[in-house]
Amino acid sequence: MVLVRAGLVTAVFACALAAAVAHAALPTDPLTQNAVFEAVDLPRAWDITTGSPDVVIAVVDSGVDASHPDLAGAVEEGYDFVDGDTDAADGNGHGTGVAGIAAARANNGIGAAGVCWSCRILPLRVLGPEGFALQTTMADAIDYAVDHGAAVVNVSLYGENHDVRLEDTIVRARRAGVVVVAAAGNEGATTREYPAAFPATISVGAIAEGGGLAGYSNRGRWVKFAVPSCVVTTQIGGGFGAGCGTSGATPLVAGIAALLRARARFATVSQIESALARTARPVAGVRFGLVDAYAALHALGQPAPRFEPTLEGMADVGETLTAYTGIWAGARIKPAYAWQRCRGASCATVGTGSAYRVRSADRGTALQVSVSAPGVPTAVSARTTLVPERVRNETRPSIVGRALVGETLRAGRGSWSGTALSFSPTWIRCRVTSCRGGVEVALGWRYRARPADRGRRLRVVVTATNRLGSVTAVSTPTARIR
Ligand SMILES: [Ca+2]
Ligand SMILES: [Ca+2]
Repeated sequence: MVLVRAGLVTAVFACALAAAVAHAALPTDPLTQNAVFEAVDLPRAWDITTGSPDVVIAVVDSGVDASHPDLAGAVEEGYDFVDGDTDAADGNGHGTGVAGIAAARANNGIGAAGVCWSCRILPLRVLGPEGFALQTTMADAIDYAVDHGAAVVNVSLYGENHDVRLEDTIVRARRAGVVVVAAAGNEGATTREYPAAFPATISVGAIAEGGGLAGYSNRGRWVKFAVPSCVVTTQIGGGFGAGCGTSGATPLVAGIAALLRARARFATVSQIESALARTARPVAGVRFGLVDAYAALHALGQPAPRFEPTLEGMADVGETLTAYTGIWAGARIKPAYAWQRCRGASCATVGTGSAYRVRSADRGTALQVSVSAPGVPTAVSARTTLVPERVRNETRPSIVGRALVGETLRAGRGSWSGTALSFSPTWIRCRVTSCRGGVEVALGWRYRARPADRGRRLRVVVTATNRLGSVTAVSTPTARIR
């Protein structure tokens, strides 16, 4: 059983209203922390966008208190992976705090403002009553978020176990245009924590009040970004408190990613991450630095749709391959898929739809998918490896060289069909009258005839093997060795 920790430290909030700079979009909510927001250049970003109800931020956490007045109308029906029901209410407080930082309503005269205050929240409960979550459950929740149209997934949870399935899930999310943002953790260490440390994740550390990485924040090149923590946010029961720790920093970045998504529907996750990275201000201890929401919005711009097709699955008969376009489902582009079977340079379309079941007719070929949509340039994925094909011998092995003691004979392996073949050649010394029941004298592609071979014939036996089996073929014998 693999567990992860929650890292939100809730503290009693002492109201500290920063001197507000005049800004058209600055929220008027009484507990808004302009200093934190200004550190990541949000007020200027809000002049461009405050998000969109189409942009849903999945909060993979302890659930969310949907009845909180500052989250009113923002919370979708989610799913509770702990109890297996559709009531993802929060009995812990961690998820509600995270949700408020990402998307608490602004300009409603209540409490604080979230980063993407026009966005919506999809609560996915994975954190049990003891404050731990299973990584497999987190993977289920992220898959659910992708399948239900989320634009961003916030995971303010971390654990040291490198779970392969969780990583696959995050890679899949990214291929589907969904940004996964995760907390680096609060151990003050360089030890990698997951899912933050997966390369496909946008990992977030926390900056201390005076600037610079917070002492408790995990660090290292695996931590991509850092932002201030201790943002005023929603608490269960309707109150407000400070959401500190890397758990509090993470939804600040998730909210910014949601603003970028709202502004640039067609951007791939790589384009979004690159815009954040290129505009970040360096912070010692993390890879890219402090996020600048406004500069990132500018750097990203509004890219036109461009497919980045990728395939998932094993290229093997009976297996299913799934295609991803790289574009978020909420962009509402309806791609057409053409599955192609390729032999050398020539490809033929053999299927449509986003998934393809590999058939026996695909053996020995590579598969690829071509994705097209009106107004979007058609793009083709990389090819799969060759679909395994059984071994077959086309021409038998041969022996080159003079049949003389002391001469080196070379074996030719003959020609074979079949995929991923490995060969093992064996030299056989035949009896005087027949090669039947000969003696194995050596392995390898070359053999130096010995005095003991004199008067005998040699032949080479080649066995070709792949996953589907092995086949043996035998050369004609040499002349008698002199
Ligand atoms: Ca429940
Ligand atoms: Ca508010």
